[in-house]
Amino acid sequence: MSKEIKSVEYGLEKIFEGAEDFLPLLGTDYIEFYVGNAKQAAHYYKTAFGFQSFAYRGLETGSKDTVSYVLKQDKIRLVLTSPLNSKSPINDHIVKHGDGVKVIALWVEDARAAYEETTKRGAKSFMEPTVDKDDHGEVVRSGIYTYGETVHMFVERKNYNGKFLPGFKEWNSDYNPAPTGFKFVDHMVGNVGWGEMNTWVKWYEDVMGFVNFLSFDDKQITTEYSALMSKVMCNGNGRIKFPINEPAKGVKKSQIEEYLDFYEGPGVQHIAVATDDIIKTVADLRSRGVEFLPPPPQAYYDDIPRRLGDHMKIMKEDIKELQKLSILVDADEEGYLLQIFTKPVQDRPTLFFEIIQRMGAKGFGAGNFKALFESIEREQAQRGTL
Ligand code: TYF
Ligand code: FE
Repeated sequence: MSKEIKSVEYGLEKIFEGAEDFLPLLGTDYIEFYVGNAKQAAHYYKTAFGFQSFAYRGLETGSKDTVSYVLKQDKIRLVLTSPLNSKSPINDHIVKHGDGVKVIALWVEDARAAYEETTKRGAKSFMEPTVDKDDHGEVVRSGIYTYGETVHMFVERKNYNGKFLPGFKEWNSDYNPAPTGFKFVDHMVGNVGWGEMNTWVKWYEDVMGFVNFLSFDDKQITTEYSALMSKVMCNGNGRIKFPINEPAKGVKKSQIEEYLDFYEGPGVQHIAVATDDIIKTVADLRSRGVEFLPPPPQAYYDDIPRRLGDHMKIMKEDIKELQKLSILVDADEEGYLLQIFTKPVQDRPTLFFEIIQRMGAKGFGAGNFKALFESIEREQAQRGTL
């Protein structure tokens, strides 16, 4: 009874036809994780994923309560933060959620205006506009809550030429594993509770001025597989894409429900990073010990020429090569894409990474959902959570 998943609605016109963008976003500024042991997490992201040492704040720089390691790979900056004593509220976050994404920081021209425009449209405040200064100038930041305890920070750095943020020192390490080809954040996905997807779709529309760019309903993601619904929200210039998932009732326990149980609420489910050579990136990641979801069956690879149709003519990659690394392929009207998903990167089955290479395609791999969700279900079965 497997149903072909293909129809997707493109809403791009809406993005460009629009009135003025009240929240111009220049890009993703950084992603901050709250973790139990930032020192070890930093080592993992350097060794396994090829991030580079970039900046540091901790006891040595006069930060008594928290420590943060900043890592960089091309345009992506990760901040790994841990509490240094029991007083820090970061402890409560870690006790409840485990390691996870706390902040999705967005780069803006004007952090005061971003705060004003979003809070007047109903955003709940996390941090009022705050100015931090050092010898390199000043950074203005403000923050609002999105789903769960997750936060969007607005970062204005036009009057700053330091490395990262005031309070951080440059971090030069003798241990510098090579990068793995990560370029930028393609999208970041949030999981929200039953019946809450449309609330958050409306929140991104009303509060952030985003548009609903693509939708996948539970008929496309059929009840045979982990049932879920997903809507992709996108900002005015198309640089920021935030799909929102909610669990749907299916025969089996939805992977989204499993996430919500273990994260104890809504939060960031996956971070998709773009590469322009996924074969090289994935081979490298595998050799460094990164674990990916189990491979789809032989029939998946046998079916690629039929699924890709005309796109086969432009496809540069060898299907055998893709199969060796368990990379998935999908196509839409505009081109094809290659993608693969890691296993969760902590013991709770919560956050994972996606590696994606877009060859013209603007979708999210809907044609791979069946194979992907079956791989996830095999993992869920081993965890006894299906
Ligand atoms: O971001 C996406 O929509 C794709 C597919 O639990 C996907 O990466 C959707 C839901 C999910 C895992 C991946
Ligand atoms: Fe994704």
